[in-house]
Parts: sequence; structure tokens; C-alpha cells
Amino acid sequence: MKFNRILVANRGEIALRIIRAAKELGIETVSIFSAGDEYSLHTIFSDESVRIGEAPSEASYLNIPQIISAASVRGVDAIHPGYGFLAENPNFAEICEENGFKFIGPPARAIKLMGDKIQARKIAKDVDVPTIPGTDEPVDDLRAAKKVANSIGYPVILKAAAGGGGRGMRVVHDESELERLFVTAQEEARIAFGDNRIYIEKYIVKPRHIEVQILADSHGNVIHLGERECSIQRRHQKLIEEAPSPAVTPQMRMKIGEYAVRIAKAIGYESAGTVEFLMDEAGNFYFMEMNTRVQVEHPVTEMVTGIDIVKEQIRIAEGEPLKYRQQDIEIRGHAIECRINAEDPERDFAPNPGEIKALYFPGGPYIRVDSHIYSGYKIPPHYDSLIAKLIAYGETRDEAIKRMQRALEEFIIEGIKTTIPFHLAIINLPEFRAAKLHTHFIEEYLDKIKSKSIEPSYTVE
Ligand code: MV4
Repeated sequence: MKFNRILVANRGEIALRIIRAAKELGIETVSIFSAGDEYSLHTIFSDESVRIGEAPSEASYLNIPQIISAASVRGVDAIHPGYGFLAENPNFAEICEENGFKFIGPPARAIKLMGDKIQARKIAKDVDVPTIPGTDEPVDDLRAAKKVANSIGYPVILKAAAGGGGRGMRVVHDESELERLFVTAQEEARIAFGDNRIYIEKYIVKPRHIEVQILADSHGNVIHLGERECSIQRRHQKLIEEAPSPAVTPQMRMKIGEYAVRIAKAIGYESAGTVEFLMDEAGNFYFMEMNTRVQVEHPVTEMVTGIDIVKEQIRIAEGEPLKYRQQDIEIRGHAIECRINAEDPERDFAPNPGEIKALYFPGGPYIRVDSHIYSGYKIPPHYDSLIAKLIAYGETRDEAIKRMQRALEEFIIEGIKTTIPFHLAIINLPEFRAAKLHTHFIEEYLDKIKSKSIEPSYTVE
């Protein structure tokens, strides 16, 4: 069914991203906005907008009855959840469908399956995708935990079955630490997720985070668009992502691509999705989890494949078959994304909301800025601090880095602190240039990065 109009159940840069895709497809958009977002661009760029509640997310972007009622009143065919908020809430997906709105995302049962990390591990194992040595069932008590940990060998990691994205994890180095942490971990999981189930894996030291983008249509076609490397993160917030991974060869890409496709097929997946892997220092890949949404970092894949992932996602929801077959997919060049946050790196990345006093977006060849900010815009304090994604493309990684450097230098944001100086310092580190990346990179070089943090080149009086 072709869509005439869709509701965008999100805000910020991803709401704009979805509105742009819809416009190019000739689909009208209805946006929703909270009391804190009255002057937000997504309300202006959409064809219609509906005020949905007070500024706190619970009253607005998480308020399911209000969103459904806006969708009904404005007569939309479908709802796009973006990322965050309701994107991975299987109940929301179900409620959309029950009310006659196509959910532009995977089937509710796929979201539910992948939300249970023990279940997700089982599915991967069933289709012979390597998983990290560990338990296939929840570990009920300390006695069982000790037995498991001894058989896999320390260090181990305790993970909440209902966790994910780094929430509800504890690294354990020896038995005495396990004694101190196990029951606490169960308790924390119960409080955070209403589910105390814990499973245990061997802890992989200094891994790389590598994820594979997939597209699956409603006719059983599944393809992958290669991988992204997302190892540059801090406290489970990604800072820099790139495609392709400098550590992945074409042979490895084919292998992990097949793993990702196999998992998607096993659960009858539909829509855009991402299968996450850890790569150990020996170059082995292990399935970690699946993200059943479009991700923040999807643009780097768009740049190296030439495919508009959000447009494809909408077309898939319309029931259209994929425009591409696997053999049509070619990875060309290199793309890097820096996430620009309204945060002060000198104050432990404390959010730094406020008014943008002056703004200039970088440009020139092969630079993309996905952002909802403008000069005079007031960043509300209620939401996440991402204010722009800066994406640089080059024929080689080196060219992409050089473009990124000059684009970061051109970027003018006055009135608030941002992570731009921090990004400049990272991309200038010899270790980053040499692509010696791992998930503890920022931790390891934090002092060096801070001391080399590069203040803006240009200012506006
Ligand atoms: C791990 C791991 C090492 N060994 N599992 C963090 C996010 C969540 N998806 C799983 N995570 C990890 N799981 C085992 N067995 C290390 C991490 C991890 C990590 C993974 C990806 C990106 C950043 C990370 C930062 C710290 C820990």
C-alpha cells in the first residue's frame, strides 16, 4: 500500500531525516511536538504538526495515546518512530497496527525477540552464527554463577537479559568480585527492567564494535549493506563511526554480512536493522545483539553504498520489494561521522543546553550535516544532547579524515559548549589515524585528547 501521509513520532535531526525521505517519495508528513519544541524545525518542515503534550518525554514523545490520537485525527497511513523513544517498544508497534497504522519498522514480534538478549543469543546459535562463550539460559543464583564462571574462565561479564546497549552490565574479574556483584546485578536488573534475569559471557578484552546494516523486505528478500565501525565511544555513547571498518577485509565483510542476513531471516525480520558484533584482538567475530531500528550512524553506510536507507525503510513498509539485490551492493570510498553534542567535555560531558547565538554549517565537497539547529535556536534541556551529525566522505579513509578535520574547523557554533574541539583532538591522534581502534580507545587516551582539544578557528563577534 502506497502511503499518502505518515506521522513522524520523533524530534530533532532524525525527525528531519525522515521528513526529507518522505518528501522525496512524495509522501506528506505530520510531525508531533512537545511544549519544549514549539520552535523546532521538524514542526516547520513537515506539512502539518500537532502539539502533543508537555516538554518531558513521558508526556509527549513517549505518550502513546496522544500519538495514536494525532495519527487518527490527521488521517495518516503509517507511523515512523525514528530512533530512541518508542522505536524499540513492541507494544507501540502493535498498538499502531491495531489502530490501522502501518508501523515503519519491524514486526512487533521481531522487536520482542531481540529485546530478550538470551533469546537473541539462542537464535544466533541456532543458525550457526558465533556467539561469545557463555550461558544459554538465565543464571539463577550465585552458586550457579560460580560454576559457569569457573568453566568459562575469568574475566566474565554479567548481562541483563532485558538490557542492551551497555545497560545492566558488570565485568567480573574473580570469584570474590562475583560474590559481591551477582545478587546486586540481579537486583539492579529487576529495578531497571522489571526482569531480573542475568546471563554470563566470557569478557572480551579491548574488542572492536562492528555492526552490519541490513534491509529486509516483506517478500523474504534480505540484503546487507556492509559494516560500520563504532568503537569510538564513551560510556556507551558513540562519538565517531565509520564505514567501512578499517579492520574488515572483503572476505570478512562477506562472512559477517551472511551472519547478519541469516539472523534476520531466522526471525522473519522486515525493515532496516543492524546486527552488532564484537571483534576480538585475533579478528574473530561474535554476535552481540540486534538493533531493530534505524540508527543514528546510518548516514556513513548511505555515503559508501549510495543507498537512502530511510527511503528504503519506508518503501519496505509500503510492501514494495527491495530495489537492490546483494550483487548490486558495492562499498565505495570511506565515510566518517562525528556526533556533535551540546556537552562540555571539560565538565565530564555535562549537557550544555542554551541558545545558539551564531551558527555556520561547514560545506564544500563530500560534507553532509544532519542537524535541526539554527541560529537563535534554544536547545531544550529535556532531551538528548545530539545537535548535529557531521559526515565526511573520501575515496580513502585518509581523505575522509582530512575532510572531517577541515569541516570541524569550519563549523561555527556560538553560545554553547560542544564536542567539536574534542573531535578535532581525536581525529588528530596518531593512534586514530593508524586505525588502532577498540571500545576503550577514549578511556585510554582521554588525558591526551583533552590536552590536545582544539578550540574553534573562527569566531563571530
Ligand atoms: C561485551 C564486552 C566484552 N565481552 N561482552 C556493551 C554494549 C552491549 N551491547 C554489550 N557491550 C559489551 N559486551 C563481552 N562478552 C564489551 C562490551 C562493551 C562495549 C561493546 C560495544 C561498544 C562499546 C563497549 C564498551 C564497553 C563494553
